[in-house]
Amino acid sequence: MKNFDTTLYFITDSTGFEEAEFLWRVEESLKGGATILQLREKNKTTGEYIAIAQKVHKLTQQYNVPLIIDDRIDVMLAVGAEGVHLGKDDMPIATARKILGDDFIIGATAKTVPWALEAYEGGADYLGVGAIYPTTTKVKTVLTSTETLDAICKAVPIPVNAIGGLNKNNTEVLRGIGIAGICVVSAIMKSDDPKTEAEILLAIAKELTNQ
Ligand code: TZP
Ligand code: MG
Repeated sequence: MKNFDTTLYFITDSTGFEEAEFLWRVEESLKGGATILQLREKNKTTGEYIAIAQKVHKLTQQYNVPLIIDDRIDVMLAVGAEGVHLGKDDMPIATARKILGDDFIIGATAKTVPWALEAYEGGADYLGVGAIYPTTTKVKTVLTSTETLDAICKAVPIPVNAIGGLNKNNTEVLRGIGIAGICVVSAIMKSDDPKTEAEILLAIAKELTNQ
């Protein structure tokens, strides 16, 4: 499935949750309208990553939402997920595209215009750009200005999503920039009511992207 919509891109973080609660939060985000979902696991063995990915994929399939696997093409292939997200320390985008062909979604992280162009030319389908704000999610990242985000949106013809510290109260800085959507982790993951949070964020993201 190469058909995807990044308006509300939910990235999971299972840290601190029992599996049942984690899967409940994933399903609530889907009920609330997450348009694409990334499983992001940094501390699991390959076997554990595949096992949780299979469970999450069952859910995303029920809601017709593409599942993107962070970092790991092998895990994506093992579970039949729809795509993979690759950062600077992962397989180069062009190499991944060569291996995977055109049927899988490949997302890339980019923090500068040259990096965005390289990812696009290598065959990336969308870009995640940030961190726009400091984030409490465990990640190696630096802040990206909204000016750089704007320049990246103008430089590449593929969907560009803003990421990093975004929540329902701080997205105004994105207005007027040609983003395709927003990526959030903790805003949904740590919400007392992930379904309602996703509904609110989807409405905000739709409005920001003129939908
Ligand atoms: N890349 C840049 S910031 C970030 C990633 C994976 C984490 C975003 O998490 P949150 O909780 O939405 O700030
Ligand atoms: Mg990565």
